[in-house]
This record gives sequence, structure tokens and C-alpha cells, in this order.
Amino acid sequence: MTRPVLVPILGDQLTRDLAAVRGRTKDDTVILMMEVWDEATYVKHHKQKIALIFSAMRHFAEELRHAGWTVDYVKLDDADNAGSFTGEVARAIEEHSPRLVSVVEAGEWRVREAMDQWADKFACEVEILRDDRFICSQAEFDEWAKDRKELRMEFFYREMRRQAGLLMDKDGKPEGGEWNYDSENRKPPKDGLSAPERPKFEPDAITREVIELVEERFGEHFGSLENFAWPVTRDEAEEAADAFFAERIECFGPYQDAMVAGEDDLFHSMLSTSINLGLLDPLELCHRAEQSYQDGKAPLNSVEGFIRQIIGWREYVRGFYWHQMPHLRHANALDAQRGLPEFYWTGETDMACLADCIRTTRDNAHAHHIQRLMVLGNFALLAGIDPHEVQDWYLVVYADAYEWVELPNVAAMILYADGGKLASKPYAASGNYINKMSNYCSGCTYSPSKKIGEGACPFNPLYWHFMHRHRDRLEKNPRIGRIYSTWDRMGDERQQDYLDSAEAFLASLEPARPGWARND
Ligand code: FAD
Ligand code: DLZ
Ligand code: SF4
Repeated sequence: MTRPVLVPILGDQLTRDLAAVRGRTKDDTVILMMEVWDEATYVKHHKQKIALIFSAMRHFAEELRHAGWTVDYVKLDDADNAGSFTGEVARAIEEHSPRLVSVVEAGEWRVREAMDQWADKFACEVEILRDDRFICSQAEFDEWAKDRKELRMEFFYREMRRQAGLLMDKDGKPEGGEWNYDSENRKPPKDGLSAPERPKFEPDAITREVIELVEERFGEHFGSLENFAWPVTRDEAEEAADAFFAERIECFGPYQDAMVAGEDDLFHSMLSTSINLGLLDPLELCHRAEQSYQDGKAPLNSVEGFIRQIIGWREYVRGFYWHQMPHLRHANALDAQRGLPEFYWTGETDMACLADCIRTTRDNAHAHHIQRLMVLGNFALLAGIDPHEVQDWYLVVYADAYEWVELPNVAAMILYADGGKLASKPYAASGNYINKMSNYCSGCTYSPSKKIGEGACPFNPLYWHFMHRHRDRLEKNPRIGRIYSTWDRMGDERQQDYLDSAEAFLASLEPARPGWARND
């Protein structure tokens, strides 16, 4: 092959439809895939997350080779592993003398910064292509965001619906007359609510080899590998999607916000890992969802809810990330300074809701949205945990976590650290909300109906402590201001009891020991 095109494919770009691969010819292209230490260690990822990415990468390299592509695959344990994307690309340039390096833009700021140096570093032309797996380009997002003080997902989502033509009637109106059916998607779980089990994928030889590597090299990282059952190939991911559309999408909408102890997936799709890796095409999934509605197999509120999560939230947080970086990483509008409690890593807490959410996180490298938002996130918000520590935790513990999607959800959605650009108000809630939307409280040593004192749910005093300490900022917010009339009506003594109770609880929290999230 004389002076081929070198196409580096990153671990979350695993599709033959990638812009850098599409249109290339096999006899003129060298594909480069790299397991590198920089990526595996910049935070101490959950063991399942590393195993998933390496296994999916190795399977994808095999698929490409079978299809006739030339693939240079660098394994983590290769003796001459250069340790970084830049180091490996440099080595491949030396070996193949390519006439062009063609790569799709990285999803994360950290990697994009390194990539931007390649053209200067290498004596070879470098092109960085737009990642068109996202419907909305950054230029389009920036144009939409320009001159807006608040960047509300809802308005962005309507644009995306129009652009994609999803759930639009022939007069250009939203199907059913409304853009958003969220009010129908808040059904509390009824007794004994359970969902059909999702397909679990038994590790094959490639996955088993990777699991062994991870145990050996990253054995002290958070999380268990025992339950590893993620789809690692396109075929498996499609099987997982088939099962969702056949068995769970019908109830996805109504029970989207429900939580049931031990029911880890409920009616969620469990497809985020596959979408983020590139194994599934997000738009195709939305078309399948729309088809389920047209075929009468799923109600509009379920289908609209699912489509909104993907062309709404997913596209929106990605645009928001690039629009707000790099300062988003350091945003701390509420000046939260407390260390993350140790129980986020050990799960050892008497608070049954948190214990269950941390258990599923440890066992499955997954928790569903409302667990991430209204239990784990709500606690971090109310307790005033330092955003950097919360960001690190979320980036480490979930198999679907990449900074472009984790950071906006953590800094802006749960912690309000951006001062309200993303969310119109903090998602703060007392024990009442968790009690209504889950069965956690019936198995808890605390009681959600007890407000103060022995046995009171800690979310209750923490909620008022949070509202009290941020009164200056939040009182003017029309969506929250009226809460202060309730607070004022309580009288000084009751208020002081709440504040003392919260202070005593906060003082009892053991801060996490260093070394869980990052190597020193
Ligand atoms: P479903 O409930 O079936 O939803 C369908 C799809 O919609 C998901 O697969 C996902 O692609 C998309 N989606 C839904 N909500 C969001 C959202 N808020 N942002 C972006 N995409 C969304 N998602 C990640 O992929 N990676 C993360 O690192 C991540 N971190 C999060 C951190 C916090 C604090 C919160 C509140 C949410 C986070 N999410 C993240 C979003 C969401 O929780 C997960 O996408 C979802 O739980 C994945 O499970 P699922 O595939 O069953 O989702
Ligand atoms: C998350 C991750 C990990 C743990 N390891 C690798 C790796 O060794 N090689 C690789 O190509 N990608 C890995 N990834 C995913 C990357 O972090 C991700 O592709 C980029 O950071 C996105 O910008
Ligand atoms: Fe969580 Fe409070 Fe309910 Fe216990 S009582 S499960 S801490 S909300």
C-alpha cells in the first residue's frame, strides 16, 4: 500500500458508518485502534466500563478485518504501547507514511485538545471531521444558543423534532397536539411492579480475556465484574434494542420516574452504553420508536418520552458541553465545598434509597436516570458536595460515562453549578418525593414522614437547610420562591430545629478517602 490514509478510530466511535471510514477504499486505508493507558487511567473507571470498551473495540476490529479492512490494533499490554493516542498515531505515521490522517472529532475536550495539535506535530496532512452521528452540529447549536440567556432543552428539542421530522403531523404540528407528554410520565410504582428481564450477554472468549486483563491491571478500581452482561457487538446491541421495542417501550413512559428496590432496569432501554460506543444509531432508534407508535404497539407518551431523551436531552447536553467548555468543569455557582461522603463508594449507609442506587451502580455500572438525578444527585445537591468530586464520581462509575454527557448532567442538571443556564430551578426534593416515586422508604430505618429528630429522613432537614442557605439566589426564582412562604410560616424554633438537625447529619458524614477516583 503506497502512502495510505490512516484512520484512527477511538473507543467510542465503533461504527463502519463513521465519517472517516465512509467512502474510503479498503486497499488504500489503514485503520488504527488503540487501547492506551492515558484513557484507561485519567480517572479510575469502573471495571465494567474498561472491560466494555476494550471488548467492544476488539470485537469491532475483528468485524472490520473480516470485512477486508487493514486494522492496526494496539493492545494495552503490548510491550511497546506508547500510552497515548498521540504517541500511537505518531508510531503509525512512522510505520505507514500515510498521505493523510483522517479522524472524527473526539467527544471529549481533553482528547480534542490533543488532537488539535496533530497537524503541527506530524509531517503529514491531518483532517478532523465532524461527528455526524449527532444530528445537531456544534455550529447549529451555537447559533441556536446565541443571544439566549437561558438554554432550555424544551425549545431546542422542538427544533430537533422539526428537523428530524419525528412525530410531526402533515401540517407541521406535533403528533397529538403537544410537544411533550412528560406530565403523563410520572406514575408511581404500584406494588410488585416489575419489568421483563432485558437480554444479558454471556462473555465470550474476547470478553473473558479482557475481563482478566482488567482484574489484573485495574483490580483496585471501583465496581464488580461479576455481572458483566453488556452488548459488545452491533448484533448484540440490536438484540437488546429488539427486546426493548418488543417488551418494554409500552411502559417506558408511565414508569420513567419510578424506582423499585432490586428492579434495576425497570422499563428503561438500557441502550446508552451501545449508543455512546457507536454500536447503535440514535436516530434509527427514534424511527423504530415512532414505528412502534404508528403500529399501535406503544402509546404516544412512551414514544415521545423516549425520542425526547435522545434527540432532545442527548443532543442538547452534547451541544451544551461544547458551548460551555472549558469553564463548565470549574463552575460552582452555589459554592459547594463539602467532600463526597465515603458511602458513595462503599454503599454503606442506612439510607435505603442511596444504598440501593449505589449497589446497582457497583454491580452493573448503571443506574437509571431518576436514580442518578433524584437520589444520588439530589443528595449531592442538598449536602453541598464539591462539584469536582461529584463529577469525578459520575465519570468513574457508569459504563456509559463520557465527559461530554456526564458533565452537563452533573454540573448543570443536578448541582445547578452553572447558575441556571440549563435548568430553570435546582432539582431539590425532600424525602416525600422519593417516597412517592419508589418503594425504598418501606425498607429504610428512616421515615420520610418524620421531619426532624430521631428516625427522620435526612432528606427532609437537608432540603430546608439547602433552601435556607441559598435563599438570596432562589427566592427570586418564580418556580421556587413560594416555598419560602412555607419556611417563613414555620417560625424560628421549628426552622432552627431543621437547621440543627441538618448540621448534625452533615457533620456525621465521613468524607471519602483519597484514591477512589484518581491515581495520586
Ligand atoms: P433510557 O431511560 O432508556 O433513555 C433512552 C436514552 O436517552 C438513553 O440511552 C440516553 O442515550 C438518552 N438520555 C436519556 N437521558 C439523558 C440525559 N439526561 N442526557 C443524555 N442522554 C440522555 N447518560 C449517559 O449516556 N452517560 C452519562 O455519563 C450520564 N450521566 C448522567 C449523570 C446524571 C447526574 C444524570 C441525571 C443523568 C446522566 N445520564 C448519562 C443520562 C441518563 O441517566 C442515562 O443516559 C440513562 O440512565 C441510560 O440508561 P438507559 O439507556 O436505560 O436510558
Ligand atoms: C473510556 C476509554 C477507555 C477507558 N479506554 C480507551 C482506550 O484505551 N482507547 C480508546 O480509543 N478509547 C478509550 N476510551 C474512550 C475514550 O476515552 C473516548 O473515545 C474519548 O475520550 C472521547 O473523546
Ligand atoms: Fe431515602 Fe429517606 Fe426514604 Fe430512607 S426514608 S429511603 S433516606 S427517602
